Amino acid sequence: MASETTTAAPESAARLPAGPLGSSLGGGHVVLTDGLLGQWQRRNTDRTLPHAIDQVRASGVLDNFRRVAHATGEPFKGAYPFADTDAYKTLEAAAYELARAEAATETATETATVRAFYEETVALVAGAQAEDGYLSTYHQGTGARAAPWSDLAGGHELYNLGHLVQCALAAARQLGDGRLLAVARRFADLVVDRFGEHGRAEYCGHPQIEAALVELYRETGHEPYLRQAELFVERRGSGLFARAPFGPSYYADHAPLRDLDTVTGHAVRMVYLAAGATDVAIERGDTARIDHLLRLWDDMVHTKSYVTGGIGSRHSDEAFGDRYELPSERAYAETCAAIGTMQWGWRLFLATGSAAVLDHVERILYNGFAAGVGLDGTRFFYDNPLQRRPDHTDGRPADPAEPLRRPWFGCACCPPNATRWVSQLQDHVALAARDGLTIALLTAGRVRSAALSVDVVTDYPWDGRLTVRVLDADAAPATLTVRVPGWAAAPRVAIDGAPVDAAAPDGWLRLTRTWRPGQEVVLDLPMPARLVTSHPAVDATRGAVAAVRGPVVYCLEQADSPAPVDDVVVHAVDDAGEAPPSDSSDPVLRHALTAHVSWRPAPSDDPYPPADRTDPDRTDLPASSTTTQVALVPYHLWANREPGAMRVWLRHT
Ligand code: FUB
Ligand code: ZN
Repeated sequence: MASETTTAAPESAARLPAGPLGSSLGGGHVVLTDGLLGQWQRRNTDRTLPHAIDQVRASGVLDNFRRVAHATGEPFKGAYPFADTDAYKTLEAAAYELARAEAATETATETATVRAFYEETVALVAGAQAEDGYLSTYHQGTGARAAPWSDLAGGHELYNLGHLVQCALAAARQLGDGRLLAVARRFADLVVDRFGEHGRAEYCGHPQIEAALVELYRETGHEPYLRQAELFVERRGSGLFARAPFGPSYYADHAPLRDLDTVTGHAVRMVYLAAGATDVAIERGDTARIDHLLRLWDDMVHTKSYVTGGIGSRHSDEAFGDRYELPSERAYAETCAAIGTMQWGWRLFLATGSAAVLDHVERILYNGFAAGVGLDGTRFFYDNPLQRRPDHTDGRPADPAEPLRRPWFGCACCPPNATRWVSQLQDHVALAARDGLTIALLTAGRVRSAALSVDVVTDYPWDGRLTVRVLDADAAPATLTVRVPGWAAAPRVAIDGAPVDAAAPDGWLRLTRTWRPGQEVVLDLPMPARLVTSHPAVDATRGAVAAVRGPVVYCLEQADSPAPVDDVVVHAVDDAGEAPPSDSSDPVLRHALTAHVSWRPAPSDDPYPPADRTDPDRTDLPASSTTTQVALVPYHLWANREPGAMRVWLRHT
């Protein structure tokens, strides 16, 4: 068993990935303040992480490590070989949160709980590691459910290692604690021995290890980790899982990644693989691969993504559908898939400097991802549909009062993934460039880099004004680069009150000056509410409209509608901005939009009336003859009041 004293992380060779706009600004250089992302992070600290710790304990995940570490003779708890990753993801979030608490010298009781979990789990993980470095509690010890390496398609051992590596890197980088990194490296070394250049030409049924190994290489400078990641990416598609359950495309194994022209199969597997492949291509300087990955990304964004940024439209196999197969009420759009897409997008952005890629990451962040976590931070959606029908029951006994989000899941991949993602949002906000600073995500925070340090003050995404105050600057000219989202039609910029050219042809506003502390840049992004339609090939939403404001997608919940949401016809949304809240104490309504609607029930009970009977006068059902106003609420806040019907896509005039 490992000692409980913190072992200092070994000398780090860390090279953070860099691209045309700079390199990732990690480790304390960005602190989120009082904007929406900062609020999410506080909720994560106060609610989600303590809740995840309780659930990880209650679900037996720690018992599984204990069972192996102390040979307790108990059976493995849970159904899935990847249960260990619930602990690893939660540890990763804990490392970030403990570092934040240390920086803020907080002494909250939550911090003590997190610290206790962290210490206990680190010791259990280290204690459960086999002599040769292997570690996957489902496959270890008396009563193991399966033998090590007996089922690469479903065994998830390399997926487990990937998450172990990621939490180990968080512990080393955030806390200077190298204990987990020592464990992760021993397992990674075993994997390099077994699957390396001269080893078995095999790979894991669930990609994830690839990105983790590249990051381990970045931290340690040990080239075999990068080569192993590259081998795993390149071998995929060689038919290893041709006869595995669900078929090869489930494992992204139906063809080599480089030959794909569209994303298919299990959505999370595909985007995790693409994220790892992007990392490998960045390290190898392989621009052809990056170009191909960007084409795959664009195809996914244009043909296989919901307006919320969610991906995966089939419940069956948790898979992508065909192009434009995007049903609203059956959208799977797994929360993990949203996180995986953002991870891929962030890497593609680093590699290419594409502002459009970040626009889409932001769409996912504020919609498809955010809906996965309830307002109180302790309930979650696994799948994120864009419509709930009034009689929908989820196939479980209908308790009309039961909140729709669940406190945890038997297959618990999503909630701990959400807590770790929110804990590290600040690592996705800004880049340090040699000659300046790049603001990638528009959010309130303090950003420090060598060339330029600033405070960003904004209520984005609710408001389009962003004030950047210079705190500190080099004596030499430096460039402040700020992303201007593609939807912002006519941005305005002023420096110390004087208007300057706001041109951002490639989505980046670049301001080069010799900056002085106290200078202030104000960027105004007009943010009118607007109605959008969908590509005509998306049959499910033909003729319907959705309301969008800035990066936020809205929906109509039954609680706010005078008629069944399915009957509501939306004519317009007030483009002036948010509606005065009908109840400002209700956080769901605080950022509501006003829509002008009427309602019209179905013209007939006949499910298939004759086509020429286009406008039958049906007088026996109530219809509105005049328009009225209703509140549309941010989609990500739906299902936080009484359960009811909901629609993102609404009938139009
Ligand atoms: O296989 C591990 C995780 O379980 C996947 O990423 C999720 O989609 C769920 O199937
Ligand atoms: Zn998940």
